[in-house]
Amino acid sequence: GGGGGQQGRGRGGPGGSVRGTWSVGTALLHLQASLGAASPRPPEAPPPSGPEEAAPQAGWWLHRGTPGLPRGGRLMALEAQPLLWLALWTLAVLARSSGEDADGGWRRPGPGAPAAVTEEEHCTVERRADLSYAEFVQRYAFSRPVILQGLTDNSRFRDLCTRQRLLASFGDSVVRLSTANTYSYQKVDLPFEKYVEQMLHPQDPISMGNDTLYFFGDNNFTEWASLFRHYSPPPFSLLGTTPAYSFGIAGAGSGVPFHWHGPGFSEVIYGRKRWFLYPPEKTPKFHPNKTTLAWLQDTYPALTPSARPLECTIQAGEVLYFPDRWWHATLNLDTSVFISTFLG
Ligand SMILES: O=C(O)CCC(=O)C(=O)O
Repeated sequence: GGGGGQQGRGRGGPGGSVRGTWSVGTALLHLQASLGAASPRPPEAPPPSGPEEAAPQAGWWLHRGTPGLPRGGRLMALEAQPLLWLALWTLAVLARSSGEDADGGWRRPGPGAPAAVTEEEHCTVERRADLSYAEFVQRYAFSRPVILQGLTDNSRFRDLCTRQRLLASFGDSVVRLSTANTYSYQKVDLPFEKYVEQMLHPQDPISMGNDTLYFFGDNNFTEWASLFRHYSPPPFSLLGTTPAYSFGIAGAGSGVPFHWHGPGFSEVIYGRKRWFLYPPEKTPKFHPNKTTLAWLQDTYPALTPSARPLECTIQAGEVLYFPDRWWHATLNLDTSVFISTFLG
């Protein structure tokens, strides 16, 4: 089997935004404190010395000079104003982006999220941060899944995939949704904005796969070219294959039930995605029209240890590689943005 235990997770997780907010908040306080030291508050009734100094108001130290200070100090405060504005603007931008950074504005699990949407107890897919192409080919490409860390820098792509930016760029574009059952044939077309605003909610655990619409694949690469050209796929190719992208966004608790096809990579951009994998010779027990969530609740708990799949939750920035014809099913633990590179 390919189980190698869980190796070096090394990702920030939900704590990231808290840390970000703390440091920006702290910087603001420091800035305010040092400014306060350089520009003391005005005396109770500042002596009017000209029309433009007559009425200090709240925030006066931001807009005006520093009445009552000796000329040198006042000049310093005046000169500091553009810098101060720049610093405040930078901090505001940082605060906004650090808050958005953890989930890109895509919702984390809320009160409506299904209870079973949790990470596995033990990740049984190897995590590799330092994998060479030679070792990839020799040890994984034809025999077992692996999670790749730090292979590419997709931070620009990630920035373009925030909820706000995708809606601004592609809100009116029509996207094609598939049903989330193993043999999915039904397609539904609707504007991307409508999908995001009205359909991107946590999975209902009792819905059947053919009633669950999933945005993954069927992408319009012409219309969305300005986005996809910023994606760097994993740099490991397989002889005789051509890479093809499949981009998706789906709600917490949604996923695709067991199926198989050719080899490929799947990267999480925002959110977390739990994977279940079986080698080609070990067909899993599953109902093709039940969701992964239903399978996890109804079938998974009764599996003996030897009947369990390989499994792991892929964090944002990680890439899972699945070899040819391996059975796999997915479960989004959060509202997730993700992209696969199929090697067909
Ligand atoms: O990302 C998903 O949820 C589905 C991925 C998948 O099944 C695939 O890449 O074949």
